[in-house]
Amino acid sequence: ELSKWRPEVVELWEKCSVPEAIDKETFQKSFIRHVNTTLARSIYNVDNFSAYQATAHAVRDRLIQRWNETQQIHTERDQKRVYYLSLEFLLGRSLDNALLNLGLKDAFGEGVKELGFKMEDILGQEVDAALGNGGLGRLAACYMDSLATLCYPAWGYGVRYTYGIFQQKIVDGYQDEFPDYWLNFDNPWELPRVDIVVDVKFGGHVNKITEGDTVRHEWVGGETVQAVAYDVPIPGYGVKNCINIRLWSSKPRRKFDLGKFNAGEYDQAVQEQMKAEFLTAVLYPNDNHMVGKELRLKQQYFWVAASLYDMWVEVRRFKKSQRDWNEFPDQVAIQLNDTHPTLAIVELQRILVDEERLGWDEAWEIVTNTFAFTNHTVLPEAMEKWPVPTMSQLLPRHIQIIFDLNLFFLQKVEKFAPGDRDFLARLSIIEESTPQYVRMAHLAIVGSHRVNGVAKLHSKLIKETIFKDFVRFYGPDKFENKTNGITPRRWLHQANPKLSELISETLGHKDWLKDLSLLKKLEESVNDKEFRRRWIAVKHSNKVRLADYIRDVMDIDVNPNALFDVQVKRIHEYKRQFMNILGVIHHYNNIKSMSPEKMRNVVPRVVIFGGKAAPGYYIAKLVIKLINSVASVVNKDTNIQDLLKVIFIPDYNVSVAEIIVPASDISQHISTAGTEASGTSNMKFVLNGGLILGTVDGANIEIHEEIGDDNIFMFGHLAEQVEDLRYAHRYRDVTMDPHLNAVIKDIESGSFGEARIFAPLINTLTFGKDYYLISDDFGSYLDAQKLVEEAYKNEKDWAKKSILCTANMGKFSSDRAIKEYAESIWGTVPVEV
Ligand code: TH1
Repeated sequence: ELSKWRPEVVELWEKCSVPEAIDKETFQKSFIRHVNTTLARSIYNVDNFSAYQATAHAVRDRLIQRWNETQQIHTERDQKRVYYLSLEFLLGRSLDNALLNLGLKDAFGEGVKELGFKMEDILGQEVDAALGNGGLGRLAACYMDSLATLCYPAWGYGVRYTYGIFQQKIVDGYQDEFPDYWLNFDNPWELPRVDIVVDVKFGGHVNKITEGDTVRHEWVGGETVQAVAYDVPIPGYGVKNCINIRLWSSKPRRKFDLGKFNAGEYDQAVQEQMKAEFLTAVLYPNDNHMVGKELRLKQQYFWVAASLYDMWVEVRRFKKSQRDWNEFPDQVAIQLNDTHPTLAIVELQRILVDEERLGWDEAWEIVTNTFAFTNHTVLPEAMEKWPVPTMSQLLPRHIQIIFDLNLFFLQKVEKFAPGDRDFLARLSIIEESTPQYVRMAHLAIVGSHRVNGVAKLHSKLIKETIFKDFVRFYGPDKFENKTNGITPRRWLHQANPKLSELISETLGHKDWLKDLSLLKKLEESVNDKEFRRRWIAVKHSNKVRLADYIRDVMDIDVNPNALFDVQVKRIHEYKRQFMNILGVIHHYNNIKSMSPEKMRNVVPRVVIFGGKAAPGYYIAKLVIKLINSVASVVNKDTNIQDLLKVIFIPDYNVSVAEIIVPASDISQHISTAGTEASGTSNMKFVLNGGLILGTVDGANIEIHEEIGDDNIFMFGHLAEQVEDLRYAHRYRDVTMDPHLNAVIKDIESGSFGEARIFAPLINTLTFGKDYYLISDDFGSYLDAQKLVEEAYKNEKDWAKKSILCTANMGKFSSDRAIKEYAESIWGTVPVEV
């Protein structure tokens, strides 16, 4: 497009464009310019926070340039693009990550030092971008890092929540929630695109228009909300590519109602504005749990409609020739991150049929070839379904389309299994209850050409349980596995710089950061005593760093020489933090009963918990209270000589995880078999040389396969036993594990504060029929903990295990996962800048 300018203009542009900071001096100039102009400050009032802002802006300038170049090349090459639709992107902090991915950390670090600051302090000023609940949102963030690093022409689409996941404080042992107003100070990591505005409509009605023998539908009336784009640049590691996450923010179409304003009704004049802005105000704080709020459905449609419109413009604008619609799936792949964006399927069908006037079948062929769907959970309470009446109100045309799609779909099913009414009812997109519901997972399957689970076991289970009937109908080839992965850039290089350096030095290169399978060569150093010594020293310094953090935020001293035993993740019954703390009580009582000689054989342990409970999840909140009650008894009991400490770290988030993960000796991933689809923190811990105590569930199984029996502690019943065990609890008298019984009696006797507080929690094991099978796994859990303790006593062997863990984690890079998606689902190829 340069040709529209006269050559002398082009020349002038080139002459005047200033190269962005890439070395110490240019950075320092940029830093000072931003302090002076962007922040309107000077040497006399620049604090750590301003220094952070100035550094961030210097880096951002660089990112914008790369962002532009990447978009330009991707437009020119016109290769197939991937759009990753995710209602959550849990990015955490950006500065350190950008510095490392751009290779600027050392130069800029020197630069700020000379200007009177410490890079560490500057990095600590940034607030997390916490637009997600947990694993699902963080997975989206890791995938964006890999998409950028591997140079795929990809975009993410999400929602720019004004409030991210709430901040957690612990008051009297209970969780309290506080709003996460992360945009309080300006956010240098987003580029507001005030010119990119999409109208999104809700409500209204549908006109049926007959023209000769064709019928078309027109969606009219209703209210309009505007979606404004904010772009978040995502730099790849060691490449120039920088991709984009476009986040939508809602705003009213009119600023305010002038009529009402002039009539003196000032408050009512801004009503519409306030309602519209409400739409993207807050992230729903539930992980693995659907809460059927109308506002959530509105968020979903708002985001999906804006994103599709935007892709549309993108795809068509750069077309030299107007291509045929049939080529759309050759240009665009859309990945649905869980069922949250499923309405995109319906919206695309609507655009093609109602607006582009394509025939129904032709349109549907395009739609199904465009979409692919990732399922992340089998928990029944997490399955999204929306009442038909609500959807009819908000999206009258979409509900018609859904019923039509279902009709045509069920006609095919009927042909496949004539007369099998139950089969039909089970497959139907509509649940025939009162009121009726739209089953979003069914819609997502029917509207996609591929469906995938997120770890081997999970992908097998969805084929055998929740989607069994679909496998029978479609055949097994539509269903695939894509085992999750994590980015080694953030989760090793950035979070654990000392280990990263030791690895690079040992291997003699940094290529492992782009090809994680190269870690395998570390195995050759496992018998090198000096290497082991350094490996242990790195772990120890990471434990000191965590101990310092715990002292800072909680004012508790923990011994960095103790075994650090960690469980950090969302608090959920299926994840069984309850079992962990019951085990802690057992261990505590055990120590208390020991003679001083026996005590000497006990490995000192710090049991660390962290995680948020959904604000409305009463039982999960009680688990937090129990952990803190146990902690306050144990931590002040001088009789046990510091052999045990219990810590609940408040406000667990991405940047806290970056401190915790490198410091763990053992971490717990102890979900009831078959309930944790994958888990991704398990990968982070093992990559950092932490061992796992885990159940035969999710990605634990594949980690076990990779690192071998000797380097992991697995226990508990298997997924295929769960049904029978639950049946037994429901219909027979099951005698409780005696150790568990003793622990419960201890809680009930008031050892950890008023017993009645914990009654509802204990009832989940008794009246609740122990749905998550804590009593069935408790014995083997305690046995496994004993093995952990014994193994930890042998420092040399433990170090070997730790090294072998890291060495064998190649498979779990998100690069591997993204390549698998690109090759077998999207059909996209890299385009390097
Ligand atoms: C999680 C799964 O629980 C976890 O096992 C998996 O590793 C992760 O996704 C990434 O695949 C899920 N998070 C959510 C969040 C919501 C709804 C469903 C799931 S499943 C809001």
